[in-house]
Amino acid sequence: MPTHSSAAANAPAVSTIFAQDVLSGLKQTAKTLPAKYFYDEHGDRLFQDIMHMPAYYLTGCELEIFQQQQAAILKAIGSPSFHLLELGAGDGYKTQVLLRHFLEAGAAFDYQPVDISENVLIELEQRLREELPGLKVNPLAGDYFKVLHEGRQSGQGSKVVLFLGANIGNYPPTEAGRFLRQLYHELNTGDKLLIGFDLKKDPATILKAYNDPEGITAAFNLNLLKRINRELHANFNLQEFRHWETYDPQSGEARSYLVSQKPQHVFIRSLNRSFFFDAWEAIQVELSKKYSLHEVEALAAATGFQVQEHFTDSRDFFVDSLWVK
Ligand code: AVI
Repeated sequence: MPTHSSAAANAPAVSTIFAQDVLSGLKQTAKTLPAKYFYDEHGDRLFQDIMHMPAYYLTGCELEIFQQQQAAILKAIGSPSFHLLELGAGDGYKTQVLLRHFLEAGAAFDYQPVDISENVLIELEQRLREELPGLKVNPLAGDYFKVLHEGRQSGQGSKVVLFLGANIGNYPPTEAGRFLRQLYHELNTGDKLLIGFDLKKDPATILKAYNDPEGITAAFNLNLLKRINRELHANFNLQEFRHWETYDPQSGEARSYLVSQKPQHVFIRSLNRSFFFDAWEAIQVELSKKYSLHEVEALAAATGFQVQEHFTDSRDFFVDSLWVK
């Protein structure tokens, strides 16, 4: 166990939002850490590996939807010209299928990927300029709503927002509602949202996607402790924590935990504070909620949107649902 007094002298104040979030999560009786901090450089790479794992069916399902139904999606968008804005664009690998089709079909649109990671956007822009030279691309790093709000002020024409990859599943239901209501508020009447949901299915299939035998998801989750060690000067021993996944078929909630395998103290110098973990005490790190189509429709109705059309893959594992304001 570290000596608090010697570390305290050098400890910086709880100055970053990351430090504050870690503190508020770990001081609770039921400990939590926010999954958004998975995505440092190493985490981004591990997530790429996850998306290529056969067990992580989500990527393949959404890709199939875009490959098979690109023409139907463009037809459903229905506008002769539009501003295409993608929230949380990431590497844009699947979106590229849609972009290529939209260009080839002669749609008049420009593409604005928005992401909090500037690095991700630089790489995406480079790749798009090489592979789709005819595309008008204008990436923006920053907060989703700030970008949407500024776009609204500048009176850009008809908007189509993409929120893909089941990202909405990482929000607890009340926060998902709040996020979508805020998004609705930033759109104009007639603007559209194409939003991806992972659907409820055989619980065994879902559990396997988050509990892969190669241990990539475990490494992805444990990387959060590594990040806390590096950035907040902590001494988590990664060997002493294990990844644990649960799935509740009733709520559709897949949850990831990091479980302490023995009683232990962990000291976080940036917080000048030590945290005790009982044997088998768990930190909840991620929620990945699965929806039924009825729940998707109820969420649209509760947040003001109208469902125009569902695009599902051949196994009904995943839906990209087109909503209208
Ligand atoms: C980004 N998000 C939709 C992924 C998911 O499925 O919840 C993150 C992830 N976590 C573990 N595997 C993938």
